[in-house]
Amino acid sequence: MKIKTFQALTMTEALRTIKEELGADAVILSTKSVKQQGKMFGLFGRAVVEVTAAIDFDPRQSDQQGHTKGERPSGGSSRQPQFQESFRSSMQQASARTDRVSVSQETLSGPRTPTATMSPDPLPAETGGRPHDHAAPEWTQLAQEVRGLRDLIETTMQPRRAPRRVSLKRLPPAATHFYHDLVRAGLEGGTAEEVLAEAASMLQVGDDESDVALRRAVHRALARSIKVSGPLLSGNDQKKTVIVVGPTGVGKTTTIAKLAAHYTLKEQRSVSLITLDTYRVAAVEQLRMYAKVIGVTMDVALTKREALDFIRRRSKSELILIDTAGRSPMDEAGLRDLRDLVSLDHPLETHLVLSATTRESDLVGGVKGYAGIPINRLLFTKLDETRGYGGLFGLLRTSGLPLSYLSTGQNVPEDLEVAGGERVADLVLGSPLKHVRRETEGVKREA
Ligand SMILES: Nc1nc2c(ncn2[C@@H]2O[C@H](COP(=O)(O)OP(=O)(O)OP(=O)(O)O)[C@@H](O)[C@H]2O)c(=O)[nH]1
Ligand SMILES: [Mg+2]
Repeated sequence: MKIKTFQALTMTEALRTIKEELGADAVILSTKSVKQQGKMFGLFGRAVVEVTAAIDFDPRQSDQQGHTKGERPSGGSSRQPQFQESFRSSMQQASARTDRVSVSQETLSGPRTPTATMSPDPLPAETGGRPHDHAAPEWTQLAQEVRGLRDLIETTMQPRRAPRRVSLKRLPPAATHFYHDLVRAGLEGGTAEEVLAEAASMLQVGDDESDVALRRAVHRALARSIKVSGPLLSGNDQKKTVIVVGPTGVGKTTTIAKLAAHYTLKEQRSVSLITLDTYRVAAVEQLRMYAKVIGVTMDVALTKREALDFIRRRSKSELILIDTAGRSPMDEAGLRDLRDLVSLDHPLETHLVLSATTRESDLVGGVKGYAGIPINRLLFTKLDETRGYGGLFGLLRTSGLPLSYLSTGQNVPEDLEVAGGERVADLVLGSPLKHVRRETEGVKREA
């Protein structure tokens, strides 16, 4: 065995030197960035990469491989077989640990605290000493090195014990197919790994590792990793003013109609509608038609001041729902207008409505685009138009915003449900949408 620390300006350069000196089988034990001593009292030292590498060489081949060129005594074929066996088993143990935590050049490139130092020439010259003679100097030295290597690997592993991303190798083998299921559902690889690691952490030693038990754990991890807000109104005396914003055509007005119908017809709450969407005549008429059918008031506000006047005028209503014109998250001017319009001097709960059919990167862009508007909830529509819910899940997880409702079709008011973590987990794991329990079920469709 040989352990050596190399310094180079770049990782590529360091790896090239390691390969030249120790051969392609060398294992990287640690990497870190250090300041090289400058010539002037250590000043102006350059940042260099310091890599500690080890090689488990076979002395019978070392001369041909030249791995330890100039650093081993010649004629080094004297290692006792027992040494090698002992050494190999130590290495195997070490590499088994290494496997479990998925150590590689890549994964070791994060910050760590290596303790490696270059060992002195590890192989004694041929002595003829007996392998099990613990007094033999070569045995003592090698045994120390093996112990040292073990300690080194353990120390090196420590930062991996609290990784950001956990290797699938830590999961029960039966769980790895869930990784593929999650990725197929549209989760990014890293998110899928994190969810599976969370699922694995919920399993106790000795737990049943059947597919059913693992699926339950994955389901729980998925459900737990998103926030949900519950229905708009919970307590009987609760009052709220809710404004919906979002990109064009995602279903804002339809969702408002569903909510208005549900709270009016099923929950017998007093509801008022206000629209700030005077962008298209048809938009006003659309909401007016719903208001008429449901039997609620509907006001059209052209300005912020008018909106505030209407909110005050309808202050007896338990629920005031405000519709807005759709704005593309990339339409900066439109978003500025919207931001100004919705900055009302009145407590508002703002729901950003997004379509589940949108890919994750655009969803993230959508949330970023709306960043100037204080968003309190996410509401997803068009779940019936897709089978991939990974984007939706990924956004909920990364944004940390609570999910309010899921819209599952065009029918007013039936196709709307209060969002639940379990439901989202079902969807991600591929349960068919038809099993959706609709909050508004039982409300007679009037439109
Ligand atoms: N399949 C499906 N269609 C929906 C859903 N929600 C709304 N829609 C349909 O999407 C279309 C647009 O709905 P709107 O409610 O007008 O959308 P909007 O966001 O108000 O649109 P703008 O005001 O123009 O920005 C309509 O045809 C709706 O019926 C849903 O959950 N699933
Ligand atoms: Mg609309």
